[in-house]
Amino acid sequence: MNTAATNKEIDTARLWAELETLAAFSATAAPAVTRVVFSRQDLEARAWLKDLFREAFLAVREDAVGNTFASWAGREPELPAVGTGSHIDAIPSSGRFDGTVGVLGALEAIRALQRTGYRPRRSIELLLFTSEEPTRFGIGCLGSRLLSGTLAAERASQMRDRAGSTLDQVRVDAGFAGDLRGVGLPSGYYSSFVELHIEQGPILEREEISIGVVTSIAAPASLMILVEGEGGHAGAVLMPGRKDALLGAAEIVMGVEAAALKTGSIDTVGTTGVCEVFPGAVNSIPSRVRLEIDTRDTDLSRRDSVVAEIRRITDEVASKRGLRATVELLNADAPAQCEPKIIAAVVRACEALGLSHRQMVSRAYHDSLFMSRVAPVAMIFIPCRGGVSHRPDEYSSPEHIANGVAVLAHTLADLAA
Ligand code: HGY
Ligand code: MN
Ligand code: MN
Repeated sequence: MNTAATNKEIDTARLWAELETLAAFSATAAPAVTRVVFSRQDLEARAWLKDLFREAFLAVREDAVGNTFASWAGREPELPAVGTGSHIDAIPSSGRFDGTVGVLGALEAIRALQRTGYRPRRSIELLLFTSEEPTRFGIGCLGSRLLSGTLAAERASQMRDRAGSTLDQVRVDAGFAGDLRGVGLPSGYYSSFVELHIEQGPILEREEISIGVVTSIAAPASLMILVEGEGGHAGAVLMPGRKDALLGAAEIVMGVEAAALKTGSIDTVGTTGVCEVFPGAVNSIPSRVRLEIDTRDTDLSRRDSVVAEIRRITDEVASKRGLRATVELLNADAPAQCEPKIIAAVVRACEALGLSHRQMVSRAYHDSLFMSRVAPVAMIFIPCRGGVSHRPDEYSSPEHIANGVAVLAHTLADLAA
């Protein structure tokens, strides 16, 4: 594969325009992007992308949960394919580059290779994963968990969204029928998997480095904590007699921060991203609070110690305040180690392109975390402005994106040889 030719063929203007078009499939006005899985905006975006995939002569298929595969047949299609891809769902009021760079960027990498007349030995398959974000069903990476057999189809099918609809109801309404038990990939389906993604952190920009070569992906866990008290009239119930669920929840929220800081490691994080107060009236003492908590670490035992500490704090606060509290562990995943031989392929691509690069950890999770259970993986990071992500001002420049696409194109060609 000819390095210079491929580079010349990357159509950055077209890719930028496509990222802009994709950003417009949103339930919120620009610059914010909201695209919840199986929403109207998600389905319209998927339809538009499938047309782009077909225009690039890719064979398109979808599985029972909506994972979408766009395949460029290799000279020896019977060999395990090289996979790439990412997600297009976007959490409420977020940005236009998280995930989408790994889908449209992978499409542009394939088109650039096609334009040079290159033909891969192994097929190259572009994946659009369903529901990487936890927004709707409370657990991230639903599509890649099912592909990798990390989540049982029976458990997934009964997961409910806030409206009480099950994943089965929602996916069938969205046009994805079929048996979830058929989503799992046969072993050895991919010879390797590489995902292009914005860093979602400040390191590459701060160190003025073009490419991040991911060596491991942090271990995420999320919990749902329900705190119940007695509620009552905000004026009539005197302070000593109260069992205010929100005060207990507030102590637990502060405890999440304390538990994360207690490990003493910079790699431990803890966040309470959701706090729902019932009944939510100014003159009614909160009787029930629902918290959703996200904690991660690159080290599994440290991450598990944070989960244990949050449970301990919850029990302590509940008994001190005479409240009832239940803790549900929604997911607690192991970290992923990227495959040295694929890391080496990414490094070779950076060097062939003369791009500065550094190895680093991914603190965000990605579908590659679960794809690593069924294939050797690596990830390619590009800088994002101020390290900002999951916000409307998330930004990566056309130049950074083009660099990422060039490294991806080279890496795919290298792995598909
Ligand atoms: O939360 C994450 O790490 C990913 O952006 N869903
Ligand atoms: Mn995200
Ligand atoms: Mn993402």
